Amino acid sequence: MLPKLTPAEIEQQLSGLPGWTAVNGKLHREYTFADFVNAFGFMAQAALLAQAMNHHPEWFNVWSRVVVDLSTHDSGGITGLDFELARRMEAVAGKLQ
Ligand code: H2B
Repeated sequence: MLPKLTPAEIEQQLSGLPGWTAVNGKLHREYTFADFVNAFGFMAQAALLAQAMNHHPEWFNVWSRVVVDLSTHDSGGITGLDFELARRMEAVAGKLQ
């Protein structure tokens, strides 16, 4: 099982991920896209990344907005895998925004 990151490690890694925060033990980000097609396009691409990593987001969508929370359920907190998925989501979102 992957180790939970410490609060200090989380803060340090968050400094390289603008827009992301740690909320209730999860990495949190809210994206706003141009419209629903772009929001869902992001989710479709991110879903394939998540499946390839076997690491899945909690997320919520209304029209152009996607709210993402990442944690590692097996470890009971935030791990390096959550940061890796967050970075990959940023790359996908950057192409759609
Ligand atoms: N996703 C996330 N976010 N955390 C996990 O601990 C996790 C997962 N575990 N996706 C995986 C699936 C596990 O439950 C399965 C059995 O591989």
